[in-house]
Amino acid sequence: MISKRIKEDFPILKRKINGKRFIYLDNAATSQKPIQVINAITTFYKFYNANIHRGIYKVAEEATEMYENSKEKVKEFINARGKEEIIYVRNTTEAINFVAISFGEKIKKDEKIVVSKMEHHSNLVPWQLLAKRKKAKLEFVELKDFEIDISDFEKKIKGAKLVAITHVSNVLGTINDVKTLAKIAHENGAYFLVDGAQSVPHMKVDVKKLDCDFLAFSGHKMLAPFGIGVLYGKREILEEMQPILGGGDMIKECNFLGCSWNDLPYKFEAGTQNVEGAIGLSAAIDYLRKIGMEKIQKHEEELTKYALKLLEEETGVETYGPKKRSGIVAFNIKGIHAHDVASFFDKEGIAIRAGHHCAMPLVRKVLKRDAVARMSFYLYNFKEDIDAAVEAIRKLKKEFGE
Ligand code: 7TS
Repeated sequence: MISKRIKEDFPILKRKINGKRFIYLDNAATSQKPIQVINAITTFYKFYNANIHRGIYKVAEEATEMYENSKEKVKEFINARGKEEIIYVRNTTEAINFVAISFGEKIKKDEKIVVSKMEHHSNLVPWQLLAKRKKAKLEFVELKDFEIDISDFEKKIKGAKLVAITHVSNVLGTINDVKTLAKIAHENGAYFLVDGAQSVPHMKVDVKKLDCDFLAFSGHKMLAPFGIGVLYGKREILEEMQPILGGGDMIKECNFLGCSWNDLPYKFEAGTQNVEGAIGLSAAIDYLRKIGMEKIQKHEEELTKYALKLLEEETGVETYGPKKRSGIVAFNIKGIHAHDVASFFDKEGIAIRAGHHCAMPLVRKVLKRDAVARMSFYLYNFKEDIDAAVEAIRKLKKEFGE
């Protein structure tokens, strides 16, 4: 297990909410930030602030080096072949939209795009837009016991051009075997995109091992600031894609009537970049690596097992998701709306989320629920947080007269 001492690194966890210790269990929405990340950002602004890739003075060179080092760290973190495969964007949503718009140019009328029935809207709406634009078809892989139904995937993959599937579901916590899915997709001539928003922050993700064509993830869910995210793409695929934003830094030569594109990844990074975000992300990766992704995953696995065991013992509580899963536990209490559950938790100083979790088709059509409450864990959560959550459930049930 991870030492409780790490809580000291997260200033927000020292807060009191309604007179109670603040317990943060909404990590699937965004993570808290350690002092090391906060300090890296303030140090940058205090001593290194300059625009990158253009100044020939010392501070600008240092800022450029910090930005480039950050890319190198991301490259190592996900085991990409080179920095040119790492494109900075704002978040997972932007990364997927970029693929849908730029790579989407390859998709022709009546061609097939395949997603699953457990996707976040970020990995659904961009494909709906693309299908509409190109008059292509969008198909959905069925779920079986909260997991991707592989035999249905094998059917739906026939004739598909592109598959986009989440690595970890933000509602069910299901860890999809994206390595096998990518292999099947490739055998059938389809490209494969992994939505890594809920996996990259919580486990070792190796793009070479997965052999995915694209991987999208957000910095803010992995201890880094808002506004920095990553699109990984295989070099040979990115080379063939066209930029969707034109402007400074993305050209090699520019004439009045046309331009040649800069090398990867700069071809896709038009305009002044989120340097602060890149530096924060770099510090976040340092922090995560120091603890170790395997250790983080194991820690969350144990917390999840513990939470599921306690919830199983609670009458009137139902949970949604497979037994083996990531640190996400969606639940409902019989007769109490999920929003009332979340409001009551707040009174107890516990932050959870309730609703459709931007996966409305999954929650409404598959789980057939109006809303679900959700606890999601990270490296700074411990069993005492889950004990407090279960205690809140008991109190709430009593209030509702159970
Ligand atoms: N994909 C998955 C699987 C997600 O869980 C989320 C965000 C996104 C994509 C989008 O990430 P963004 O950084 O671009 O917004 N999920 C959640 C959530 O579960 N609660 O709030 C945001």
